[in-house]
Amino acid sequence: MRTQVAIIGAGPSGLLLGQLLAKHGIDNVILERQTGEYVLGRIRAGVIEKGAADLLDEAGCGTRMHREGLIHDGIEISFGGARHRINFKQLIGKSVIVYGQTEITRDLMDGRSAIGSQTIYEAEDVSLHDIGTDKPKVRYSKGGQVHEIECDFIAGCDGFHGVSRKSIPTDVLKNFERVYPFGWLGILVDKPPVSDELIYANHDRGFALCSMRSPTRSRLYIQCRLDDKVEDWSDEAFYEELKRRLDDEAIKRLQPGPSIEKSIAPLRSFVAEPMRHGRLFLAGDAAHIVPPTGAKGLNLAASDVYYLWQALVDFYKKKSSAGIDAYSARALSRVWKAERFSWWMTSQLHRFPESSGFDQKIQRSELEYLVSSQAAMTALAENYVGLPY
Ligand code: RFL
Ligand code: PHB
Repeated sequence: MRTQVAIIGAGPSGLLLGQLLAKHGIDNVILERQTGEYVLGRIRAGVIEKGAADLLDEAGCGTRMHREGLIHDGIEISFGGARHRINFKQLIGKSVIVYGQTEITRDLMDGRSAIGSQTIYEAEDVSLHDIGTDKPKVRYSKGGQVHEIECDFIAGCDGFHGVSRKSIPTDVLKNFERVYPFGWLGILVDKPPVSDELIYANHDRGFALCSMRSPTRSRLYIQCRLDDKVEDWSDEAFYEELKRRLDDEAIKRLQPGPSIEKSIAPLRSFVAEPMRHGRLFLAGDAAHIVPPTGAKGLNLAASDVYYLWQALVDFYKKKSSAGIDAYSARALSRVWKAERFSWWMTSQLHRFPESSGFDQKIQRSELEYLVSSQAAMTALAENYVGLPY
């Protein structure tokens, strides 16, 4: 088989890139290790920046997001028993959309089916070849048979554990990493949200987040130990711990219910440089990971896809390699700013096991400064709604 761009991974990065390329007449095939149902079963991101929403529109897949997504003009930061609103709309005139990654993925999958582009699910043993030449190839097996795709470019959109990043020689790639000494235990529950906006809570016992997916579905998180097991957290124990970390008003409005999903995610900051090697381009979690505190992972995947899509359109339509040559530097410049913001949000809101009394006093004073300073709140708002592409 031959295609112009072989895309590895049918997560949001791969599907969005595929859709944008196809809309501009660039042929592409997506190879995904899992089934479509499996991909849709992963509960992940919930907050969409305007830039990512605009790209979804550009891909022709934004209709349901505009109908069902919730527009949030701010967030609330809770500490010392009180909540403080950061009003994005007032500070910088912008908002975010709360709409689940699962729904975005579904909309992109539907869009792809509608235009008839090919996705090969359950592709096993995907391997990348000749990426240093202008005739790269991808091999995979399916149903016991080995297949090969010849292409012009490969887009590695296969997440943190994928094969693409690993195909770049180790002497070329430089990894930057910070692993945090805690995780997030999250549940999904069919009960109305605790508040109209997201509550990010800093508490002596650890961080908590009250988020949502719709007016009737909540997504709730608490900071947990790295060695905690999901099975050891009953729903009752989860709600008890969450309540300890929230303010009185939030506790009153919290409606516990049976969890419909429960999982633990470790927290990590990671960047691999460069994001291009020969004809292989990395995008999204394949190249970088942020801790979820700033809600940036999916949004960074979208900005990578934006730069890559533009670069490939320039290559095919204007015969210019300038975009593909600049891709890694352009993407990384935005990636590092989001890494910084996510690290900062994580540092301000979590309880670090090794933190001293001094560290805790500094953390509290930083939060007090934040909610009392127009300049500090504006800086948070600007980063949270998303820096320009
Ligand atoms: P994905 O979503 O991991 O998709 C990669 C796909 O590649 C497939 N794959 C392979 N296919 C073929 N061959 C192989 N060898 C393969 N290896 C892997 C996988 O099966 C998968 O389908 O990466 P992508 O597309 O780059 O998307 C990134 C986002 O999923 C991620 O950044 C966000 O979910 C992060 N994130 C959040 N981001 C936000 O912007 N806002 C949020 O509010 C937010 N909350 C979160 C999050 C991530 C979380 N977890 C669990 C990590 C909350 C959590 C709890
Ligand atoms: C979510 O709703 O899953 C969510 C929201 C905000 C975050 C992280 C996760 O910062």
